[in-house]
Amino acid sequence: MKTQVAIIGGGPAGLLLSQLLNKAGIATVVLERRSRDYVLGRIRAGVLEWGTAQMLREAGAGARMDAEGLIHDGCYLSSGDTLIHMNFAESCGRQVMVYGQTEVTRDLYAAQDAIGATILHEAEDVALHDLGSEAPYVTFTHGGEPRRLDCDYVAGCDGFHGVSRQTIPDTVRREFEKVYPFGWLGVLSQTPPAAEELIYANHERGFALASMRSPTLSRYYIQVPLSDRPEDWSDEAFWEELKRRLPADVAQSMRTGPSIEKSIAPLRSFVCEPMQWGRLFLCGDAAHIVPPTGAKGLNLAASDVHYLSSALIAAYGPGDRAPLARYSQDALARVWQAMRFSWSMTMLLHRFPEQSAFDRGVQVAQLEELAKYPAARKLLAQNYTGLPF
Ligand code: FAS
Ligand code: PHB
Repeated sequence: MKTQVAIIGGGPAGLLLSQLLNKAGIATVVLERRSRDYVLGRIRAGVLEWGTAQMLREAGAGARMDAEGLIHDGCYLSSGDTLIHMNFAESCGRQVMVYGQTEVTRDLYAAQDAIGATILHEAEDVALHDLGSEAPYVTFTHGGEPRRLDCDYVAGCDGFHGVSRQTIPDTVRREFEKVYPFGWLGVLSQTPPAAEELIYANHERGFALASMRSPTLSRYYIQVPLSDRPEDWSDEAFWEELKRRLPADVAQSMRTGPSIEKSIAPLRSFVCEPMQWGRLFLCGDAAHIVPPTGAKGLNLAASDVHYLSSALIAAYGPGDRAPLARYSQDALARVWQAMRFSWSMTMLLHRFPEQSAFDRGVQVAQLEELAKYPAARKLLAQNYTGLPF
């Protein structure tokens, strides 16, 4: 097999990159380890920056998002029973789109099918070769048969546990990491959302988040110890703890119901530098991980795809290879901004096991600063809705 760009991974990063490149006349092949149903079974992100929503529209995968997604002008932070409204539209003139990653992935698969893009599912044993040459290639197993894919470039969109990042030599790769001493227990329920916008709750018992997927489908999270397992939490225990952490009037009026999904995700901040090596370019979780407190994971994947797709189009079109040469530098500048924001939201809103009275005092002071000063709310709004590319 031969193509122009081999894309490892058929999650949001790989599919969006494939869609944008094919629409620009650049041939791709996506190699995805799992089945399509498995990929579509994942429940993950829920908030799209406006720039991400725009990219999906440009990719021809935004129609259902515009029909079914929820446009939000803001969100709430809460401290005990106090609600602090972050009005994005007022602070920085921007909004966000609430639309689940599962649906984004479904729409991208449909758009890829519509243009006849090549996606090989259940591609196993993917290995990257000759990345330092002008003729790299990928080997893999498909349907039990050994296969080879010759290409010009390789996009590593295979997530945190993929093979691409590890292909960059240890002597070249620099990794930056911070692991948080807790996880998020997430529940999906067929119930109306607790409020009209998201509520990020700081409480002495721990963090909670009231989110949503639609007017009838809600997504909730509570901070739990890393030692907890989903089966340790009955639905009743989950609802009781969530209500303790949300403002009393919200807790009293919210509807509960059976969980249709329950899972625990660990929290970490992670960056790999550089994000390119020879003809390999990393995108999304393959290169970085953020704690979901800033709703940046999926949006950073789209950010990388913005830079890489533009650079590849410049290289194949007018023959301008400069953007490709500085891809890692350009993408990382925005990655670190989102990394800082996600870290700061995590430090502000969670109860740390070793938290001192001083640490707690700083959290309370920062929440008061957000309640009092429009400039503080503007900075949060600019980061949350997405900094310029
Ligand atoms: P993905 O991990 O989505 O996709 C990578 C793909 O590569 C996968 O389909 C995988 O099967 C495939 N792959 C891996 N190894 C391979 C190999 N060797 N060969 C071929 N294919 C291979 N972000 C938020 O903003 N909010 C959230 O609430 C949130 N919750 C999350 C919960 C969990 C449990 C996880 C893991 C992540 C969460 N995220 C959240 C972050 C998440 O949304 C990611 O940022 C997003 O999926 C990134 O997309 P990709 O970079 O495409 O990586
Ligand atoms: C979600 O709805 O899953 C969600 C929303 C915002 C976040 C994290 C997760 O910051």
